[in-house]
Amino acid sequence: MAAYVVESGEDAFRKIFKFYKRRNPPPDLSDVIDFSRSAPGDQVIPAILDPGGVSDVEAARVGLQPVRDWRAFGLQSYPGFMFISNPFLLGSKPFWVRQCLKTYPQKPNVCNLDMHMSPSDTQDIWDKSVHGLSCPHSRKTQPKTLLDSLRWVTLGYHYNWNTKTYSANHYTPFPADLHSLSFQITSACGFPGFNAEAGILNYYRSDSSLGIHVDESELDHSRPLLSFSFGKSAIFLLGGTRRQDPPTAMYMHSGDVMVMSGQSRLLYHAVPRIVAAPQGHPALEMEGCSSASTLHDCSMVEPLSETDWAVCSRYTQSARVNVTVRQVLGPGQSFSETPTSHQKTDADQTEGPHDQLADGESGTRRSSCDSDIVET
Ligand SMILES: O=C(O)CCC(=O)C(=O)O
Repeated sequence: MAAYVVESGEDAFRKIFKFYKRRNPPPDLSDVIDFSRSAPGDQVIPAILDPGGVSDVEAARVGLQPVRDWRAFGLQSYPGFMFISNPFLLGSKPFWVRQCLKTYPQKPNVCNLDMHMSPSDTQDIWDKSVHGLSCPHSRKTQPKTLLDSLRWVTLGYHYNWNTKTYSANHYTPFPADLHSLSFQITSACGFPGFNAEAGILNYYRSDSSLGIHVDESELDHSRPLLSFSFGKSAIFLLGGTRRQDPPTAMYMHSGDVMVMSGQSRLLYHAVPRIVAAPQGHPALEMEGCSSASTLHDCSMVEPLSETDWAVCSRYTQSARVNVTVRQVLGPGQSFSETPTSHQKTDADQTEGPHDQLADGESGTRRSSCDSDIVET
């Protein structure tokens, strides 16, 4: 049993966030739901998928198992929330990790390093980092690579961290492969026609956390929000519509996919802690670069070169990458219709993000252009 008592009316989310973020003594994690091990029960319920919405060939093309084999769950009291426990085919995760580390940080996409470095310096983050990351010896004594300093990348409609808005004039094409992956998953979850228009990649180190927030800057909230995780595991907190609502804690392991839709689309959530992948979870290195793969010839998921695979495997042993994919506009909608949009964060509370940061206990959503993720 986790040791915290929440009084009615207090900011229960913050209290539980601090509990899971605490370093000393480390928190009791026995109440954290682990969908990779759980069977439907009181809290965890089976999720209804539409296996007819995605053929096996379409699923395999983006590196997914047939939908009938997915282990998909919902949570009692969270209508619209779905958790799919690693639906990826063996051998396809390394491809998606490589896209997150090598391809998506490339121009014209935007990353945190662009805020204080010139475009030529942030042009080839992967190429400039690969030597340092693939060197098996003494990583601690080597200077940090650009990839080590990467904290976020935005895709499609580039999220503006300061105004907390998207805009028509800051858009670059959304990656076609991630669009397809998102389309197939949302189709299987009962949302045909999902149009991935914006993405945020968060790069977490072992001591990073992501503050309490609601993603509400998208103009159409009837479309789901998708989240993919790779690398180390995380504790994810899903709360209610108010900060007084105590959140539910769950693990997100490598390959897990989360869908927030309907009444769960606009709930407070946060990541207080990154944790080691549990025993028995195949690490990326076990998936190999091509030999262990079950990839089909028609797949857009290509095998990795030895070097790419070595770098991805090494990176994900000590870090986590999360990708959230959003449809910003509803059918026929345009930006001019809604003048202001806004993301609810810790900064919206009476207690500002800097007060919380000062005690080193709570993270804050990105309020500056540098990083959303807080490292302790
Ligand atoms: O890293 C995660 O699992 C959550 C990411 C998130 O909440 C966001 O980018 O809005």
